Amino acid sequence: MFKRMDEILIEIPEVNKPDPNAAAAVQELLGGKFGEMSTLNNYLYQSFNFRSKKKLKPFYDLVMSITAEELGHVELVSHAINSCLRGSTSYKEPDKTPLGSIKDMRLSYHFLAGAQGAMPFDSMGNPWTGANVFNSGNLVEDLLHNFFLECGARTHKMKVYETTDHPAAREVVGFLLVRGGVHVVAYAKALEIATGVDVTKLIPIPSLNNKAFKEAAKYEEKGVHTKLYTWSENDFTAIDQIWKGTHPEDGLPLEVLKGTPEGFPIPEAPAVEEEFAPGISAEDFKEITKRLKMSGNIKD
Ligand code: MN3
Repeated sequence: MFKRMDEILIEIPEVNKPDPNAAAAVQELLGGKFGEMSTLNNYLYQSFNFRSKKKLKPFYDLVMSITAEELGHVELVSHAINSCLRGSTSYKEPDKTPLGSIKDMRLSYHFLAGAQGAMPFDSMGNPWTGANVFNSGNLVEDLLHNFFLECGARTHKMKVYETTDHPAAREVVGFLLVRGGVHVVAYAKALEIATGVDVTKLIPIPSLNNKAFKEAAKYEEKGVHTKLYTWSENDFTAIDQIWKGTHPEDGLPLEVLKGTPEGFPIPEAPAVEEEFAPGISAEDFKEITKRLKMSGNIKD
């Protein structure tokens, strides 16, 4: 089961820089074939269907714990998209075409299907599909797939980073490059333990180091690339049988931390009246408050 907190993994800079086309590019990292929804669901279903988990506990714990982190990545990249979309339009009366500017945007779903929020689609508006999940049930094959998936995800992040300099997108993509890099190393080490082959010699794929990306380098300076979390108070501690030794790129010691990292407040999303969202007027709000008070949920 899962526990949820009203927090996200990093602080997203609050900038007033609407860039709907940047939001469209970042969608690839959410609902694309190599996006966070794919990493999440691959590990989610591999964890549900894992066989001989008692015998293979370190591998099971690895897939279980990384699944939880991926859910946090889905959340984080969604907020990056929302941040790029924020302020794309402004309120005018319907006859004054308040959404007129979105006609030429790459993704109209953000505006026509939703109210300027992230959607489980790729950068071209194709919905994410369960066909992106690979789960053969063969441990080595699944780990090999996960290693490939994380390398592919890394390439996509590098390209999206090169596509936009929007501060919110850069911040999130830089952080996810580092955390995705951790998962690349984790699956490489798991494969080494399962097969005896030193897969870490292939790293990094592509060969460019994360430190070449300013917004990723600052997280590596803090050692974010050396830490793997259990994402649980008491479970999944056997990941320390895989996440040990040193980082293959810079030789820093690897560390397993129990629980979750420190979280940050989720940004507030203002009303977008021209999109009828949330569609609650000042009058409505007063009425709602009155009803809540009457039912005893709010006290003066
Ligand atoms: Mn991820």
